[in-house]
Amino acid sequence: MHNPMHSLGLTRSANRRDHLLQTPDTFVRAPLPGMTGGVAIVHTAPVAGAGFTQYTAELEPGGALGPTTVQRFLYVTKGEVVLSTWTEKAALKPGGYAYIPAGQAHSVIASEASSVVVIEKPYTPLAGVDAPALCVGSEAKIATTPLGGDPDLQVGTLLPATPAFDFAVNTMTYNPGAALSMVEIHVMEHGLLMLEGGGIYRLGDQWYPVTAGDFIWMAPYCPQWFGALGKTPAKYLIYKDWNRHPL
Ligand code: UGY
Ligand code: MN
Repeated sequence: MHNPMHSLGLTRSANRRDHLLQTPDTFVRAPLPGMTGGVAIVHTAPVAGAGFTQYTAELEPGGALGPTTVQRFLYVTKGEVVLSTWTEKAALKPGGYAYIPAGQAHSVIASEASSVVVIEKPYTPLAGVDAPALCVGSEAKIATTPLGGDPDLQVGTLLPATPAFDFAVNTMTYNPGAALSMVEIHVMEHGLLMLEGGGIYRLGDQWYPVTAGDFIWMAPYCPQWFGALGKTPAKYLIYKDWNRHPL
């Protein structure tokens, strides 16, 4: 039987000024307004310093996300959800994803027990550029490209690379032993969910062992580096704000 004393107050989770590592043992579940038959693990939000909200929705069969007026991105990690708008209906299974523009009325209803990564952010328009339209895709159908020519580090770009989008969501897959070629320090922030495998993440002045299921938020300019460990590839889903002037 679970005994809370067994953790002895220890966790890999860490909350620092420029980064948050949230491991599954510290997840707290609660419904969000309008959500039915499910709970959310809110990984990061403006109260933590982020310019976006990222949560994992755990839905029972028939469970649904609450409404939002801001743009929303979905990525299914378990089960199946059905995204419906007035004109479209799409079943999203693991690896399936969707972008829903701000103000687009829609529903997201689970057909079976499901987990969905949800990213929400107010849209920043760009003069002379139309806002993006609804976009539905499947990771299995996108081509990946090697980062900096390294065939052992593949990037999958889930959203079209056009200036209409003010954020990007990518997958990054590292073969065992592959690593970022540099410590990155950049203006963009990140929300990252480890999907498979693991390795060592450098965040600020700390090095953390990380594994599938862990979430990381990196503030703008957080020094960051990752190297994959183990015998199977390490893969993560990563959000970044993108395509907008910092002023
Ligand atoms: O897109 C990125 O900035 C990415 N290379 N960062 C990261 O993996 N921490
Ligand atoms: Mn980065």
